[in-house]
Amino acid sequence: MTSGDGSLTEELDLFYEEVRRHNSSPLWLQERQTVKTVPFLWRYDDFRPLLMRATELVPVGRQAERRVLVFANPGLEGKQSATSTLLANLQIIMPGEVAPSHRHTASALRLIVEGSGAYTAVQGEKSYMDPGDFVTTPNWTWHDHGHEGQGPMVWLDGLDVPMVMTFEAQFQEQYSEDKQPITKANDASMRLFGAGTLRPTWIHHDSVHSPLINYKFAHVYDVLTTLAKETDGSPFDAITLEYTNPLTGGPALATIGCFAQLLKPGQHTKAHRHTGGTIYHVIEGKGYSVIAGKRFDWGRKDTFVVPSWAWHEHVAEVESVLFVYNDWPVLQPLGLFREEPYTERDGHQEVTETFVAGPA
Ligand code: GTQ
Ligand code: FE2
Repeated sequence: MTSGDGSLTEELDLFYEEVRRHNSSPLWLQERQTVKTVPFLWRYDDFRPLLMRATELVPVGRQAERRVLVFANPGLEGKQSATSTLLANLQIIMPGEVAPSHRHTASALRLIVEGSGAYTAVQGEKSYMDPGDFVTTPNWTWHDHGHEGQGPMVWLDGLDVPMVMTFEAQFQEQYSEDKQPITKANDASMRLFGAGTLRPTWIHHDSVHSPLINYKFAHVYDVLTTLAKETDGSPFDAITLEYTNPLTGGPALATIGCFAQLLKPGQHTKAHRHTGGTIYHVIEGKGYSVIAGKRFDWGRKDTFVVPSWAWHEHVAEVESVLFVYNDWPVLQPLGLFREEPYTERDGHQEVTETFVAGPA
């Protein structure tokens, strides 16, 4: 090597400069990616007053089609999303309001947090929503929301927007009127497909998504608690049920894996990690999760993120039901799913830090 006279470094610098001018960069100089989802938690007690203030400041209509606060993961600078592939947003709608009809290539789910009397309309079908209900809005379906009851109505929106943006496949359209025409009986899909094991043979559903709009929480909770009498489920995930497409047994939404998880009082799962950034929403209960060695205390209606490949385990202080969603349906067929149990310390991480929730 010609070290010492500096001519090699000079030549290298010139070379790098020339590569840059060619809109290229040498791979061997690239640093490890620093933008990465971090474990995080948003408390509902912090967000409810913000949502209520938003109802006074921002009317819902064609100006602001949805009154939504987006959970922005602090690890994902400028990305304004909960994980690198998924959004978790809180939406509030007040009595008499209509969130006008539109459709987009992003798929959405709703998990009802508070209130009743609001409906969502999806492709000509209306469904009234109650706390804990899981509602699907598959991509490119017309959807609008209206509130015909009393009091505020809040739900968590999960969307695959960052994923769709990565593919630059974002399209959005407004319907010509605020409300789309209702062409089906309310909850028609529930009667047609809700039985799950019995398929109506005269209906042809050519979509990669579930034909079911609303998976009622009362039913989900009944199945969870019935199973809880017989089993603790998985040592890592306790009793977890996947919301499926009744026609295929696959995920309810083609891009988002959605689950309901029951933790019994005192249940402490073993830690594991897997790819797929995951969002947890506490439907009911109280407890904490240890995520990458950090303790996150949670209660009803809180939302938290377990990043891809982060060790995590859950502890329920009382019976707890978690709604869980992630990007597994996209990861898995691409061979990108991997999973590992935590084998030390009897499967439990050492807690080295406690997360402090609330505003910065
Ligand atoms: O309710 O249609 O949180 O289109 C973000 C985008 C909700 C919705 C969101 C949306 C919606
Ligand atoms: Fe939408």
